[in-house]
Amino acid sequence: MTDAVRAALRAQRIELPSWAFGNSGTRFKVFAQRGVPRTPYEKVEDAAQVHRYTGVAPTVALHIPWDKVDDYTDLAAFAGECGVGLGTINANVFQDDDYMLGSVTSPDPVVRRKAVDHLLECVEIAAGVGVRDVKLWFSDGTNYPGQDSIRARQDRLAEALRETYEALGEGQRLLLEYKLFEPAFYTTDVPDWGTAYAHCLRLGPKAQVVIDTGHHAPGTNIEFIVAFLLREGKLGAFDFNSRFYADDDLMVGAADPFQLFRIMHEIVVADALAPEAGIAFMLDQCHNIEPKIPAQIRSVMNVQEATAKALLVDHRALTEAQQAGDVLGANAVFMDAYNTDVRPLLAQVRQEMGLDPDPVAAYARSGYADKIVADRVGGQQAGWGA
Ligand code: LRH
Ligand code: MN
Ligand code: MN
Repeated sequence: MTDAVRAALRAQRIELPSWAFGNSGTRFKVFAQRGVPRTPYEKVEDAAQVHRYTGVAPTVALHIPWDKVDDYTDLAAFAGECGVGLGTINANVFQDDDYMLGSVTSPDPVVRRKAVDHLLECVEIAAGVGVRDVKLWFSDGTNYPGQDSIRARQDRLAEALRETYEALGEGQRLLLEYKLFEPAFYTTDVPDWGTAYAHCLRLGPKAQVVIDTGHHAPGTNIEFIVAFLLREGKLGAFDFNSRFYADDDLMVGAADPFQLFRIMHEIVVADALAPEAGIAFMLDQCHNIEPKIPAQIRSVMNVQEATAKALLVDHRALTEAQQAGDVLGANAVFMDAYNTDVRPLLAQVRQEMGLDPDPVAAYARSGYADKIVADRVGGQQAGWGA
């Protein structure tokens, strides 16, 4: 059994967000860190470090226009030289003055056109570098009752999604992400998985839902959503992170490692862990007060630990207990796996992959952190909006 578990762990893939390597903060303060990337190329270099020490994070998601470059083929080639590849293209229709009343759901047709054109540009960028997924998240919504028609906004959303969907090439996917609230506080146009699911269902098989683990009300049973969407063939991807209050974008597995285990258990029972199953496991995080590269390494390790525990669940014993109505027995089987210390197993997996068993220590010893501080002098550091 552990042979299969170790093979599954070696084959696991986790995508990194380019924006995790830039400066970030809250609306109160951004604490700039020394050595932070100034260009998408430098973000890719940093992401490659995470892959170098973990071996399971070979792609970097881009956010457009934060990562706008003249030539994406050149960036992809550079990524290849660094040992990684480009991943999901994330659209950004939330940081332009024109979007004050919404982007694709704005009451102004000129603004809607501008927003859809950006989504089409993202599809084109992805196609140009052979990337499968384009991820859409809309900050659209309203702040006050009566501000706009809830129904009309759904119509505008459906129209924009349809046009984007039609532009997808062979093998491409549209990933629709929902979020409960923020920055809109009264209505959000895609607030929950049900809304995202309904739109994706109408669009067709290339449209799938993204679950950002930070985008729910407190107490939401996320693993139920995972199980449901998997069953319907409509789960496309995760944006992993932890939230203590509301979309804090902190390190995945930091707030509630048990929840992450429960989510990964649903993935394992649906046989959806392997990359061929088509679920993109991405991080969507920012590191405001901690060093960014080690924080990404730690996050990848947290996902690996939750996955290893999920792979260790004794499914035969669990099913037997479930079918016998043995409530305590079933729960005990589940908790046995969760309570297993999988760190030695993962250390072994890394050694089998020719890696250092302790990625955080190996990165610390490498001297890369000092090197980027010395090298990256001058220029404008990347950050949200840069
Ligand atoms: C929105 C979100 C979405 C964005 C990212 C930067 O809260 O989760 O995925 O693209 O943050
Ligand atoms: Mn997200
Ligand atoms: Mn978010």
